[in-house]
Amino acid sequence: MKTKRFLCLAATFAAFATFGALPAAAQTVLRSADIHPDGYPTVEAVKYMGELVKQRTNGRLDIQVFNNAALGSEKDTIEQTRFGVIDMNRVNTAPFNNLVPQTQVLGMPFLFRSVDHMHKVVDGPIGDEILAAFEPHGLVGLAFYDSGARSFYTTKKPIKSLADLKGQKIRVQQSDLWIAMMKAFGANATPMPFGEVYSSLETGVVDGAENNWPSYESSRHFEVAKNYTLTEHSLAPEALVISKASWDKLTPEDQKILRQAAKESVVKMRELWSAREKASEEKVRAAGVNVITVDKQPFIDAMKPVYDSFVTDPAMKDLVARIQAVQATQ
Ligand code: GTR
Repeated sequence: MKTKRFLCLAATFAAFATFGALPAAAQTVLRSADIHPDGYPTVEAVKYMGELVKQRTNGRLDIQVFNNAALGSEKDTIEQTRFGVIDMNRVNTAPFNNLVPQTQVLGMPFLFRSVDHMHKVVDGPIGDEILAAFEPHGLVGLAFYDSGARSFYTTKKPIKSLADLKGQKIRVQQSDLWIAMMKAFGANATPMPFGEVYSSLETGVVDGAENNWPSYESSRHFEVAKNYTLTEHSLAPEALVISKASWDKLTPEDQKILRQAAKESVVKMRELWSAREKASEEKVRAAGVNVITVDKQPFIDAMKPVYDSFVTDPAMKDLVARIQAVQATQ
């Protein structure tokens, strides 16, 4: 099994590697994965980063985005990025949770008081510390992108209170933290890749899922799950990483250019994100989605067991405390 997997990776690597095979002065194209369609803010932000990098290296370095899950599901592309088969990857922090435990803190339910609070955390030393935590796992963290607030949506029974989640089969991202969260909400957690969610909602494999406005809209999940409840239970951001193998092949100068361009793409991403959030919300409301507001307190209270089992070691306790202490204007 292991050999087969290795051979498969090696074959993919051979098919994809332009790196190292070309003379030093030739163009290096970094292949970057994303599951989202063209026009989605994460995709456009990485394309923008590519333009900056290309300009600043006189075309020596470029980024090509393979979006629409062309390179596979997030969990699979993470593995391939670790092996250097894929150079870069834009993935939500959730699928990294089991591999890089420090990323869990960013998804902790109701931890961020506002988007501004989340920005202050990821833009500051805590953000840098979590980006650095990718490195022992074959990845170099470049940036965190916005992902808005995640809320529940269901096909049949609308969620009007915490009790309505009881027994509903809810799709979650492939992360132990997220599975625990769903259980604590009273739901039956069904982990699966994003690309399988539409048909699972349609055929009743799951009763619902949860996501932000843009993903709920772009995936067209709103067509099959028409009840959207504003629980806003997590602000888990997106992560942009580069394979350590690809990174180590770059000159220190190009590494610097890449890091700087990643930082600048965050600014661009935030503009694109707030515009897209509004546009997506308008689109799904216009399509007749039943948008429900709830008293969040019972949902917040239900998360105590998640904190009790995931914030146990001193490092995680300290991280949570430091995040809570970060001041924000909103
Ligand atoms: C989106 C996120 C994706 C993926 C997806 C999911 O909001 O941008 O990276 O995590 O959610 O739920 O799988």
